[in-house]
Amino acid sequence: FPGDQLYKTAYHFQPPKNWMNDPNGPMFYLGVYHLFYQYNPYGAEWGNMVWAHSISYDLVNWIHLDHAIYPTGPFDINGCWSGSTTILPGGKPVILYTGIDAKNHQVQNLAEPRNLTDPLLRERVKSPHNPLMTPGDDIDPKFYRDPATAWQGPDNIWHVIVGSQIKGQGAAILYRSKDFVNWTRSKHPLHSSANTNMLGCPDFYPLDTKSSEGKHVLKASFNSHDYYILGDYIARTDKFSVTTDFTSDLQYDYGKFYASKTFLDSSTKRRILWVWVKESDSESDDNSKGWSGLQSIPRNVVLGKTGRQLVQWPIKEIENLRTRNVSFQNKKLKIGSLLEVSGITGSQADVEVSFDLVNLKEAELMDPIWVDPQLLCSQKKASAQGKLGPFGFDQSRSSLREGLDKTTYGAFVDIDPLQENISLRSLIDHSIVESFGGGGRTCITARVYPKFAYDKEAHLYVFNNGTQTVRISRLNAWSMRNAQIVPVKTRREPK
Ligand code: DQQ
Repeated sequence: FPGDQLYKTAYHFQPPKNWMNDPNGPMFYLGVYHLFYQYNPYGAEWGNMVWAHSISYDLVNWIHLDHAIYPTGPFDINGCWSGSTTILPGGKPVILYTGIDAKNHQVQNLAEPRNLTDPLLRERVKSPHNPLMTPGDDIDPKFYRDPATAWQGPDNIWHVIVGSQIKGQGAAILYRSKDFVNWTRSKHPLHSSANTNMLGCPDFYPLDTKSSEGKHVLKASFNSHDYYILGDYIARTDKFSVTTDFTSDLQYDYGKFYASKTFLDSSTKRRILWVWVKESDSESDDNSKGWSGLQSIPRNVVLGKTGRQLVQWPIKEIENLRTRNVSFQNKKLKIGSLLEVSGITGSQADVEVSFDLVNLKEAELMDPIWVDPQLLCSQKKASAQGKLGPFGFDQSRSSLREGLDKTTYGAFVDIDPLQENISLRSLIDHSIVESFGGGGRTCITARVYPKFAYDKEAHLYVFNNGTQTVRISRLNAWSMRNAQIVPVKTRREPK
């Protein structure tokens, strides 16, 4: 195990130590980006949940502040779990979050900023009415959590969904309120799903950033992945109509990626996605590292051209960290060739590459029995010879260390090879590789813990294991500078 801190990242968001999981309540307020996250102040394992708090002016460099929400009353004494921010008319950002109460039941609480003129929102007050929502008789109090960002209907009524499971089916329970304090549960959930169990960390948002109607995304976290469905939301009837339920075909990311949350960046009108990327080493590795969990680089989310799927791309601000560059065009990669991209830092890089398929006629035809791309990739792996390809990143070959989750991920990319090249962008940062295929149509995030190829020993190659020549139409790679992530402590950690 090569030292303790070799797997720490240089430009991804990480607290200085300990366990981190879900991003909570991200927002933009008075020129400042806020990120809260699930955090254990006492160790590198999940437990003792509080909302830690960091701020940024550019979504790249961060300042850690004191914890924002921690247990204080019977309504959250056993933990402050995930939730979301809603910006009320007039600009007040309020937080709904799940508290674990004295009976270990999940309940929903409200917290508001104490001082609206403080752009850093350093202090909050919890509502004297907490808990505002409690599970009904038909809801198991262990499956009732993660309130989403609320929205206002045409009649000014507030709406919010809470993740749950009712009679074994996933449910996005819908609540309504006139004043954001008194909430009434609607008879029908906004969506129920026979395909899921507890529908965790729901997120529900319009794709038109100027309207709260029309095409919407409903995202839910279950089975260790984040799935979404696209549908139409009609505010007047409060109906979200979809043509399919959650399926494995529509996932934000087909790798390590869970409990994501979006927010609308009101300064640029972008929908920005944050996500927890967990470790794939063991709990004892986490204890010896003293930390566990990363946040992805924030991604901009839009509806793709076909209207059938979302497209994600790292926020452009991250490009400010690009430094030394290597680029070339039109380079043939003969069968079996291996080309080192030298001159940049392999362990801290941003790489964009696209390939021309010179001999498309020779490509293997899709066999209709290949319905599960992850299974296909696990069977074939990167060392298998395809006719063209394989393309991508193979986690199973990324480390010689034992005890890691080395699942080989795989997903289809919806491109027209007659019109487009095959393209891949990868953000590499010591122990994480975030990859964006087809301009962000298919994303796969992986964790890597190289035993020898770390830091300066990490090298970057393009290779062709296929049985046909391919041409690199363009490769552009940069070393990435470190982001500045600094702690500012103004108050002592809660006991
Ligand atoms: N993490 C939180 C829950 C949420 C889960 C607790 C998802 O609120 O459902 O840390 O990772």
